[in-house]
Amino acid sequence: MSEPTDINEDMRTRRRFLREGGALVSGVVVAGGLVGRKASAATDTAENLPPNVPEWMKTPGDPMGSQPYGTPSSFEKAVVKNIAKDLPQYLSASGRTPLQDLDGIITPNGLFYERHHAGVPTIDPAQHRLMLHGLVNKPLIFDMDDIRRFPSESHIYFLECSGNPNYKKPYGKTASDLVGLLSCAEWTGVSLKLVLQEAGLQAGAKWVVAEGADAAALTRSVPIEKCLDDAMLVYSQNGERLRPQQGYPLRLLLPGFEGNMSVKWLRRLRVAAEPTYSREETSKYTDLMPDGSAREFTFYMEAKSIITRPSGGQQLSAPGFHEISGIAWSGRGKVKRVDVSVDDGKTWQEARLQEPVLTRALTRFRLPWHWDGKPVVIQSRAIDETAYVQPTLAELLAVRGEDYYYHNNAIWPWHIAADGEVTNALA
Ligand SMILES: Nc1nc2c(c(=O)[nH]1)N[C@H]1C(S)=C(S)[C@@H](COP(=O)(O)O)O[C@H]1N2
Ligand SMILES: [Mo]
Repeated sequence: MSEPTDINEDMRTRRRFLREGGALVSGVVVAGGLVGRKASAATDTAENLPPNVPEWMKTPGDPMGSQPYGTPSSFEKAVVKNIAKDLPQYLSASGRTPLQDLDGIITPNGLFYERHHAGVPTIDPAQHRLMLHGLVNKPLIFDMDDIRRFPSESHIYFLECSGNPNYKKPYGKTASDLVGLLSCAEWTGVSLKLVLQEAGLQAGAKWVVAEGADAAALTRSVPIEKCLDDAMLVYSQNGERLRPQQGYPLRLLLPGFEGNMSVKWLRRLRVAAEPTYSREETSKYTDLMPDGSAREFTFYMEAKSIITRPSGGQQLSAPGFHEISGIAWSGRGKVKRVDVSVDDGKTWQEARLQEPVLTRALTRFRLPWHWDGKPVVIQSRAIDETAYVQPTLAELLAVRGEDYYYHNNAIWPWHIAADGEVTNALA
């Protein structure tokens, strides 16, 4: 936590920073500040601009009740899930979070990424049940009221699909195209450990096989250690009930594990001695290595980061001050450090981490930057609390070979052209 001395230090740094920023005056930068526009003759003629009173101040606004469930400003219509048009988006589908349009670390529920294998089922919570059986003393069936009677807990965790991205597909243009199968929310539910204790685990219980109530009956085997650690049965997301796309009314949430294991629309938990070797843990979500073996049950998502501003599809308006900002995360725990390079990876500077820095949650980083207007490549790399360093794509390919598909946590650099256009530097 920040001590008063840190705050003072912050303010000193900030004052110095603003002074130095003021020295970089050029273009739209006004003397003494970083950004802002001088009042000019042109603005005087525009009716809604200073010094005029804008039209929206002249009559009362929309009445209360016209939107019982709020929606974003009509001017933010472009900020929607990124649903690829070149993929048949029907049963097996995905919609990505527009990471480049968001601030902070929490994904609004309407923009949470979605990935499903047989569409989104419509489940009446009154008819939904969770069955718990197998190597337990007392097999149990819970309805949603039973689940809600357990002591609850809330945690902020990211969720990421392990196919985020698949490097063999054409490279994406935006941060969302590349790693938008990633979101972060505050989840509320019950500790899976409590529920398992209610049934009583028998000797030999090593795995819990989870099954979803969708037409895919998506099934994954979860090691018992995870089930007795931070695994949750979740019914709420950012304060409200789960969205249907996120598994309403109940999902499994395995912090830091590949998204596929957080089974949505959860209907069954079978405690077993062995994994079940389902489709999703054999033919899918495994990585074929150069020696012909396949990595399976990899579980944890390794440390990763991406600059979201400026990022692909955006445009720098002018040389001068720009804040570089992005997100970092690690399935293994907290992000310890994020380095940013503004010279194509030759040198790296430590970015500032925005509090809170939480375990297995997105962490926002920022770096003040002065762009001199020349073409440049910028990129970020995350280091987590295990000291693991996010690799470049070349480093990853050297180990994994050309046949892998999942678990790509490579650095994604952005190229900025002299006109300010930002594009994928690896495309
Ligand atoms: N029952 C069920 N659970 C599921 C899936 C599914 O299709 N059916 N998709 C999985 C995959 S591949 C991912 S990445 C996450 C996506 O969760 P989200 O749609 O809430 O973002 O859910 C997982 N759980
Ligand atoms: Mo996934």
